[in-house]
Amino acid sequence: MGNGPQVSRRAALGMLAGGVVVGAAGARVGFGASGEGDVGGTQGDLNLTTEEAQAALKTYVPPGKYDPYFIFASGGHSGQMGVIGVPSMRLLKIIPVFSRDSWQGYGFGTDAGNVVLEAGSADDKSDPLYWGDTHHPALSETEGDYDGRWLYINDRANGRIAMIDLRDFKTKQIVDIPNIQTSHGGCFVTPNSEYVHISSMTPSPWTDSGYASLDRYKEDFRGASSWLKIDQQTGHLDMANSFQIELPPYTQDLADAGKLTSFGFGFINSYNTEMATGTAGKADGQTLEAGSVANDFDFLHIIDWQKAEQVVADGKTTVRNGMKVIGLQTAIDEKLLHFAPEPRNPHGIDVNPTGDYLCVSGKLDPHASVYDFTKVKAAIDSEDYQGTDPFGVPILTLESVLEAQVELGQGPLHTQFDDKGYAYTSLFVDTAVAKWALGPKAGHDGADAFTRVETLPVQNNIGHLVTAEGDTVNPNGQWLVALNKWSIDRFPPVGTLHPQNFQLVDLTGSNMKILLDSPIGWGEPHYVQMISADKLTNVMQVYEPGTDPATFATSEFAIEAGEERVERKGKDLHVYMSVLRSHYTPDFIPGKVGDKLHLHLTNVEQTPDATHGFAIPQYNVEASIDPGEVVNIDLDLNRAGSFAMYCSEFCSALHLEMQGWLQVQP
Ligand code: K7E
Ligand code: CUA
Repeated sequence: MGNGPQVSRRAALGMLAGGVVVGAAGARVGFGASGEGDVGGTQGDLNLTTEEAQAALKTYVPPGKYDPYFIFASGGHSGQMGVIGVPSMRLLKIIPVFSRDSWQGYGFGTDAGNVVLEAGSADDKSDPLYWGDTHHPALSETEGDYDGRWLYINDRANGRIAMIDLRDFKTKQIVDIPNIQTSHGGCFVTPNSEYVHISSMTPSPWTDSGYASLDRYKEDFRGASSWLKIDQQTGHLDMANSFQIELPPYTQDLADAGKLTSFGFGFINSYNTEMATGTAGKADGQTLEAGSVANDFDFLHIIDWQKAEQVVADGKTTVRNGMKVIGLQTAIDEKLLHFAPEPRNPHGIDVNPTGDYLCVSGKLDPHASVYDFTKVKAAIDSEDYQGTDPFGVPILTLESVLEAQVELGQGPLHTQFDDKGYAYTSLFVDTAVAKWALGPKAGHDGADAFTRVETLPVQNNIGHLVTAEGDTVNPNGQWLVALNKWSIDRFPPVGTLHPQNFQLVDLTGSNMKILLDSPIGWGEPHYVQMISADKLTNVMQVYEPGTDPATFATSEFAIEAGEERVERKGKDLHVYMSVLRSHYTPDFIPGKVGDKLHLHLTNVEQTPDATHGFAIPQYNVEASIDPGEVVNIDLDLNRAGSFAMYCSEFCSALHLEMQGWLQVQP
């Protein structure tokens, strides 16, 4: 139990009587005489301390009421995303992104998933990729604030990016980014959703074959910073108007967008500027781990994307694998790429809400290094360089741009911000959150500027953390969630693979306070973003009749009730089927071996939640057809048999009767 005093039911009554708790929306909730007995009784039965009872009330969202915040959580190598309510921490939804999901019929024979997944695999791959490693979600923004329209997330494993529309919470587009093989934390959206950025993590060979000897790492391997243009109508990635900047073969890691003061710039951390390649098969070779920590400093990449846009407009690009590329020498000549030294092997780079401070987490160094963007800009303008890297990229003079080093603790990784000029940095090794004050440009001058004010232990081994709207120009302050990698003894044992632990932290009191442990048992979240629920104003409950979710337009295959039909054109068998509680019309598909079945399913219902499924045994086909939706299934009928297709979603009292026959004659 907790560390506070255990209180009897009677004592609890006295302590809680007349007490007030700040509710989720900031309203004050009092305990009237009528409620006292119940609250006290429950508290006593559960053997809660008063502190625990108060924590429970702060996270409680009564039946039928909604959470004021949504978290969009990456799911790591599950390839999915989770949608979680705050403060209840209830899981609202899993969004399949890079991985198949049978509940939503994603990747199981339907155009809804298959087309997206297949388009998201580069042409030269023999098989579509059916998994990814989601790491860094990025919500669309308007004037630096989340606007609730679109969501992007990268695939750490395969260097891809996905776009999710927040009207229906479905993945609309996956793009396999040319010229990069992997990506890590380089995913962010610029303040007006001009671009979503994705950078390479491990560099890859820029050779024709895609292979290069590791002896030629410096010559042949390259990284890339990709600026993907966002179509302002659809949120889709407009690759024709996107560009890349060639980077040296360092490992480009976390990244963030400049905002307000630093608008127009992007920042990427790097490590392995030593260009270590591991043992490379040599008996006396050293591991990449050993080779990549030799230098005292790595390089913070500072990219002027507005200048880069101009360079692209001026045609100073080459095309590589269909992508416009600004060559490294051009980037140097045009002064759109600069480096600043940063203590070795850093992790996160996070820009504070005013855009003045660039906070770099040490990982191996117990400090956050804070760069002042105004000084960075002045150093760029005056060419205040301390040298160049081996590729000729100018390195800004450290003393000219570094504003402060704040001692935080062991293993600083990622930083988030509140509305009062404080920063919160995760400490992986110390397994804690450090709260620290930013400087004068964030309202802290005098003695408290750039000092740590509090450390909160978390359980255990925190990776990322998130504050409410903490990536925007207007953070909300109220909540913080610690995204812990290990849960060890926090939950009952459920086998050898343990859930991660999201811990909800209340930031409204004089001290940070953990309110709730929340097991994450469906993937390993890396980064998440937290958006105010009232920003999600465009969420649909049903589609307009006959909608193709890919475009939100009326599908050319949509039908109304009464228009159902079967059309045979040689071996092509087109079936236009309506779906309605509790039958398919037609409920019989007259196929023959060798036919190509084109099944067009329209859910003709308009009742919210009246979703139907469509499953064909033995054929690996499963669809979810939401009200108003059109789902297309293309299937080679290559095996004879009588297949009992059925509705896989319990939709009505006669759901089990919602069946039919796919007949495939020998
Ligand atoms: Cu630190 Cu992929 Cu953002 Cu994981 S990364 S924790
Ligand atoms: Cu339709 Cu079950």
